[in-house]
Amino acid sequence: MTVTVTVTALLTTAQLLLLVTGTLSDGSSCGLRSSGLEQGSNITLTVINNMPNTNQINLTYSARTAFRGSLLGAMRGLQEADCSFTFTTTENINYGPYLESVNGVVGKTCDRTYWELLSQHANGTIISLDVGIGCYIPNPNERIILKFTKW
Ligand code: B12
Repeated sequence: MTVTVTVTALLTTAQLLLLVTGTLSDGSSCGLRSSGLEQGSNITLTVINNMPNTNQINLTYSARTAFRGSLLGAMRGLQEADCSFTFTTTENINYGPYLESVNGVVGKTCDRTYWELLSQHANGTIISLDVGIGCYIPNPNERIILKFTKW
């Protein structure tokens, strides 16, 4: 009776040790890598005002995203760090934050203007983002273009 209980207790302890060791050594099971936490990355933000008679020069900023962080997060970080970059958003019930203004220039439905979100690939190709700033997750070193234009 005493022997059975002791063996059971020993097995349970051994199983527990295996379980704990296995869990701790296999960081991938909880999303961690053995090298530690993943780092964020830099992106480039270029602000272009495409409207005639605005005389506005293109401005380029460097921003930082959290690991797999959103474009919105990178823009908020930039706005906090650099007072020459400002933006505002409005909240859409279905699609989240809509980029309303950049550096004081406001998109207006009445004159059909808006801030278009673009991405320029390394080969120069420019594509239009298919989601808004709250959903888009930039790739490391990606160039994002915020372009004031008409629809
Ligand atoms: C018309 C339209 C626009 C017009 C809106 C003009 C206006 N004021 O009427 C313009 C050209 C401005 C526009 C812009 C963009 N759009 Co748009 N747009 C549409 C479209 C074709 C119809 C929307 C509509 O009129 N619905 C009917 C009305 C009655 O409903 P509503 O809720 O009031 O509509 C408003 C919202 O849809 C809002 N809106 C439009 N696009 C977007 C995008 C985002 C991210 C947000 C938050 C709000 C928003 O504007 C509408 C008018 O106020 C939809 C596709 C569809 N078939 O629904 C795409 C759609 C909503 N747009 C989309 C996208 C991606 C964009 C852009 C990000 C594109 C870009 N690369 O720049 C930009 C927004 C950039 C920014 N500044 O944040 C996506 C959103 C997907 C997502 N999950 O985020 C959709 C679904 C198209 C797609 N790719 O599948 N868009």
